Amino acid sequence: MADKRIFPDDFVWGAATAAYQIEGAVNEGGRGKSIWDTFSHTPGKINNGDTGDVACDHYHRWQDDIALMKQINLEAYRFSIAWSRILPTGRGHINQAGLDFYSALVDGLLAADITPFVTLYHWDLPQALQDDGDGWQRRGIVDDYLAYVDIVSRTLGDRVQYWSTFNEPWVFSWSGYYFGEDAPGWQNGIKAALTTTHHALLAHGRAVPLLRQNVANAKVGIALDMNVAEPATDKPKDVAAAMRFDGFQNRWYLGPLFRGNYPEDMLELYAGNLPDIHDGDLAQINVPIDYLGINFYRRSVMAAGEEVPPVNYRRVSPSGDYTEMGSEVSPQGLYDIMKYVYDHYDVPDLYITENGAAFKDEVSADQKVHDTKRVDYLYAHFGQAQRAIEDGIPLKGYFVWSLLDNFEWAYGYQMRFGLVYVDYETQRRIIKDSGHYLAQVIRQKQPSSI
Ligand code: IFM
Repeated sequence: MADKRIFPDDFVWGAATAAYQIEGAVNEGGRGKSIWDTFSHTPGKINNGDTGDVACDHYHRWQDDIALMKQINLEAYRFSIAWSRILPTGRGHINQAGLDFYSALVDGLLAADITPFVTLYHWDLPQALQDDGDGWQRRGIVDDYLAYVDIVSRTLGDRVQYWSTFNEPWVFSWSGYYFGEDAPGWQNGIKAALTTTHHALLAHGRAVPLLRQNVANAKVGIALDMNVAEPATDKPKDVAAAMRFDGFQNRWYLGPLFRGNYPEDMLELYAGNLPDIHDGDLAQINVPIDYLGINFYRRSVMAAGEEVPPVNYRRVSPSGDYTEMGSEVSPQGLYDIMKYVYDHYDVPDLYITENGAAFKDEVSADQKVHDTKRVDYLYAHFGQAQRAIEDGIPLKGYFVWSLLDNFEWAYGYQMRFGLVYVDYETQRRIIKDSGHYLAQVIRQKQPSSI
């Protein structure tokens, strides 16, 4: 039965990817090494010893991939630029071949009537900058980032209107510098994570006016991974744990971006571990932007516990359906996080810049991929997006993660998130049922069942 609600005409439908997860060709076109090359080649860091060396070979197959996007009726494509393709050693020498690659990709998208949404940083810092003062730990990295953004936006700004400064600063700060599960693989405590976050936020704030200067009619935003933290019980200790987790994951980012301050309760909690915050930093971070990107994968049910002292929470797993990544399937959570940011912050337009799920996908005897669970997942989440629009939340678009099965960081190729199945041996692509389903949703502007 078709849902009667229709998405607005100007609602943008897309899919998202990131450079290191799909491009491959790590030693081609003058590309320099990134921290993800180093990390993925470090024994024991990635499931099965996988690396992004070849990935989906998108660097060579991007034209075919645009043809797939057309088959799925995508109106927009969100991809990231690999900093080390543009500046192989992070700063200084500009690699024209890198700029040419992204320029051709953008031209190809525009020729196919697909709007490019560029993410400037999706975790793959040039290794040379990691080696110089420990990457995001060094305040001067902000200037390096701005020089990189300047080059990219001067080159692509005549054709790309939508820019994201960063993807998921919480993840690369905490997983990269505290938990050690992502590159550069540090386990150096809270201060290291908060310092990375602060420098990334500052880089964001300073990049916004630069992008506006280089790009006529620029639409600039940032993509945050967020979800509402719910207490496991109404006991005060669980309620307090949920509040702390909210501060840890959501408010520490939303506060500076939209209110010009870090949340008081978290400043107290992190006392002794705070980054070096200079006068004027927060005013620069709190620059108006055009959209907030929400990456949503799960809700967070929290009880008092001992994870990340002094945040001290324990993640509770309610009964229900889970993805292969161990994320609870909770479509309502998508609505809740949009409502939360809309009610508590003076936010501009919202985009779901990522949402999707990994399930065990197989090619059937009919040479198709019947990923029913992903179709159901998308159907349920699209319904929550409609609900948000009906409630007046300014949601303007939705990007499914991901266009292709790809290199899922520490999980390697085991996790398949794609609308398109990739056979990594042959690089054969098969549009999954979910891809056909999305094509239908986009055509009809309605999330009916397939
Ligand atoms: O694959 C990642 C992506 O790089 C960032 N957001 C979450 C996705 C799925 O885990």
